[in-house]
Amino acid sequence: MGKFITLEGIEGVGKTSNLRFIKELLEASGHDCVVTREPGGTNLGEALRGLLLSHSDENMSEDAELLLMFAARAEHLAKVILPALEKGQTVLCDRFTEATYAYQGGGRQLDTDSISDLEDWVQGELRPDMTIILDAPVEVGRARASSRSEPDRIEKEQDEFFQRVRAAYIDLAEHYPHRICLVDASVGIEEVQHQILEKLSEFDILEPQSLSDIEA
Ligand code: Z5A
Repeated sequence: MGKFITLEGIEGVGKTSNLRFIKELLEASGHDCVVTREPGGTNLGEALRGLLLSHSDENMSEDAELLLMFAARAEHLAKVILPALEKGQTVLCDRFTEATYAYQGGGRQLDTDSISDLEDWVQGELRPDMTIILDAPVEVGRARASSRSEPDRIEKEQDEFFQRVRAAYIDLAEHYPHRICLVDASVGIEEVQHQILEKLSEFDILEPQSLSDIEA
């Protein structure tokens, strides 16, 4: 089986920028990478993403939002993630189930036991080999994201919502230190990338050898 790596964090912390960096690093050390995202990654998943993030249904119920995240995930696992892992490819995914614990569990305050039941149903025993949570204060992420397009349905939530999301991410990293790590994303991009390099080596995704090659 290939390695399954996911990248998480509140909006604007730099997931998209650093996903590109991680892909280049891994490819340079011989990984065959598949880059994908959630919600999304398949035709059905991208259509569900459109429904989840657009303003067409501002009053979507919280349970419907949770179930749609897992519907998109079931399709994504069946069509993209599992086939790639079975071929020995490395899957790099922009958000996965930890986002559900953070946004629907922390942000929306839905029952985490229900999330955990859905996780077991949809994923069986599969969990990411490594999850990197890019952590920064809410105001830092928001300021970085503000230069872009109009906020989507979830981005328009208040700061308190994102404070709860951030706290839920920190909690996940504390509970599962063997597979989830925090990176301080409030600093400059080069420093963030240096921390990511170290974590990839610590979690045995990159050989320490290739770490010193890259830094040389
Ligand atoms: N969601 C959910 O609720 N439940 C779930 O289960 C799942 C998802 C899977 C998906 O959005 C939404 O779905 C998300 C959670 C929800 N909603 N929210 N909020 P997404 O993941 O596609 O998009 P996003 O969260 O809105 O991410 P983003 O705004 O695209 O941010 P980003 O990818 O983390 O940041 P970026 O685009 O790489 O960087 C932002 C800017 O900052 C850019 O100009 C960079 O050049 C700059 N940047 C990046 N790093 C730095 C540093 N270190 N210093 C200075 N500037 C930097």
